[in-house]
Parts: sequence; structure tokens; C-alpha cells
Amino acid sequence: MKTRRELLTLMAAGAAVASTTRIWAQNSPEPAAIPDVTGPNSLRAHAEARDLLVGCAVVPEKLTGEPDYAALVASQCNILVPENAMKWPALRPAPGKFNFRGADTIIDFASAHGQKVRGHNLCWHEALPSWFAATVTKDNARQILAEHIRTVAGRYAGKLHSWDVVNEAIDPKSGLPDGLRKSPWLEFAGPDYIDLAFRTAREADPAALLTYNDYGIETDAPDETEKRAAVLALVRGMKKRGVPIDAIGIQSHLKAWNPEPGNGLRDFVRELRQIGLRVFITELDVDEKKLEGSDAERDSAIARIYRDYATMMVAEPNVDAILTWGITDRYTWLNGPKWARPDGKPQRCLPFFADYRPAPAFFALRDALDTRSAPHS
Ligand code: 9MR
Repeated sequence: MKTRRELLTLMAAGAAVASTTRIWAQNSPEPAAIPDVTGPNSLRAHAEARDLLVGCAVVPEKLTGEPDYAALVASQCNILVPENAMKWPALRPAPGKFNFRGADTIIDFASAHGQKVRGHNLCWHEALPSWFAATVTKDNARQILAEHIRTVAGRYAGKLHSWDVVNEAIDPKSGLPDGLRKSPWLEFAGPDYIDLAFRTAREADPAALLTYNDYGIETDAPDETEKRAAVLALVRGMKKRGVPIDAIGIQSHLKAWNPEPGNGLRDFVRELRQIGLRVFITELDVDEKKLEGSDAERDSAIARIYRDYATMMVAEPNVDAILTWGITDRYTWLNGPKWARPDGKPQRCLPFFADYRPAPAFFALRDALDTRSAPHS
């Protein structure tokens, strides 16, 4: 632990922690001491000692415009993923026009800080650009999808750790064969659009680990168990057809009031390992909308979920990476209107509080990384 005086001395020296402390000093009553979580005390250092990747979703404008945010991301992460900057609306403002500015900012930041980058995502039923509905038809959908993947994955070929090639394509509630989600891609490009996307991505970037990414497959609730089975059937089929796929992304938007993930998830990860697939935890956070109690009580409940979940996952040798969906409660999708707490308090869902102090969830996640026994291949 450092005293406030020591932290202010660090601040004068321009250390990363100092700038985050500045925000804390402005916004909070003065605590006795806050721990130094930079350098050897960071998530990044603890992960690297065990050959793990740890990181978060980032926003390019904040990397360039907010030194405190940038310092935090630089000190804590060895892998980044764009929260929105590689989605279709960001990359492709018009059918024939691409704009890589935000995506390039993230790639440049990562390269300056020795970090890897995941691409998110090449094909999703959501976040389609405004021109999509008037432009995409059964006649051109396959060509537009393949062209998009060739252009985007081609641009970053050799630079990315992995790509979320297809995002959230399974939804047993749609009631379709194979659990496929009713989506514009399924409707316009046909049921093998997933195979098309993965084959095209492999051609465009042979180095990136090609990932199928989904949510609602974490707990042992009946609907999540059913969805896991459909995901497993999808990837087994892909393997059988020789479609290139390397990993599954388990998003892990956990809800604090749900039962914690358990044996069903562990078995799923092991089955994936048996068929040669890695697993990345791609979007971890803990929605605490329905949690009651004081801030401290909620923080410790949230931290327990981080600890239990990450500990369970890093015990599996094919789990290589844990990314949270954001790094600070200051910027999280969970503060959007749909997920707001009924009492109006902001969500405390990520490893760093809104004032950039480390939350109990930070220490829980770091302890969990330490439980990884030895570097795995
Ligand atoms: O956090 C993202 C939010 O800012 C966007 O408005 C939204 C639509 O593009 O996507 C959110 O991120 C989602 C991710 O891309 C896929 N899994 C669920 C995430 C949370 O909704």
C-alpha cells in the first residue's frame, strides 16, 4: 500500500498510477491509502507470469483523448478488443466506403504498448449499418459479406491475435433447425453463411485465431445448457466439414443474481478442448442491477463472482485469455438505460471504479490469475 503522499510523489514522476490517482483525489473523500496496482502489481504482470492474456474492450477516442484512461489500459492489459470500432457501422459508413480510423488507433496503441488485439467482429445480426436494409438482398448478401471480410481481415492480416468471425449466431428460442438464430444473414445469405465467413476469414488472415463468440452459455440454467449444446453441435459440424475454426469466445456477461456458472460450463470447455478448440473469455462483466445492500456489500458480492468464475476458467488449460467488457465503471454499456439500477446508482461491474481506484473485483481477478498452475502450451 502507498500513502497518498507517496502516490503524489509518483504523480510528479509521471508514473501511470499518478494520473489515475488525480481523478480519485478530485472525486473522493481522502482514504488512508490506496494500493499501487501498476507494474509488477498489475493484472498484466500477473497474467504474463502465467502465459495468460488479460485485457479489456476499449474505445479509441478515450485512448487518444484521456491520458488517465490510456495509462490504465496500458498498465493493466496485454490484449485489447475494440468495443465498437471494428463493427460494421464504424468501419463501413456506406456500402462502398470504409473508414479504419478508430480501428487503426487501437492497433497503433496496442503496438506502442506491446499488446495483442482481438478483432470484434466480422459478422453479427446486430449493429448493422443504416444502409444495410436498403442494400442487402438474397442476390448480393454472400458477396457483400465475403467482400467485407476480405477487406477488413485482409487489412489487419498478421496483426491480430484472433477474430470474432461470427457473433451470436445461435438462439434456440428462434425455433429453427440447429438452433440457428433468425437473422438477416441467415435469411439473405443462407444457413451456410457461418462456414462462408470462417473460410473467407482464414484466406484473408491465416494467422488470426478464428473464433465463434456467444453469450448466454455460462450458467447451468436449462436455456443456457440448451444453447451450449447447440453451439457445440455447430462447431462439431464445422470441424467435420473442414471449416477453419480455432476457438470459442464465451462472452461472460454474468448477472450477480443468477446462480454462478458450474459443472456444465466446465464440461463444455473440456469438450471443446477435446475437439481442439481454445476458449477465450471475451466480454466479462457482472451486471449488479438487482443487487441490494451497501456499496461495500455489493462490491464484495461482485468480487466473489469474478474470483470464482476466473479461477474455474483458468484451471482449464485451453482457456488462454480473459477480457473484461470495459475496464472502469466510468464507461460501461451496463450504465445504459436498459440495465440501470432501480435506485439510480451507477453499476459497479468492472475491475476499476469510476474514479479509477481498483475495485475488490480487481484483486479477485488478479488472485484468480495467480491460481493458474504453470504455463500451458
Ligand atoms: O458495449 C457495446 C455497446 O456500446 C454497443 O452499443 C452495442 C451494439 O453495437 O454492443 C455492445 O457490445 C456488445 C458486443 O459487441 C457483443 N456482445 C454483447 C455486448 C454488450 O451488448
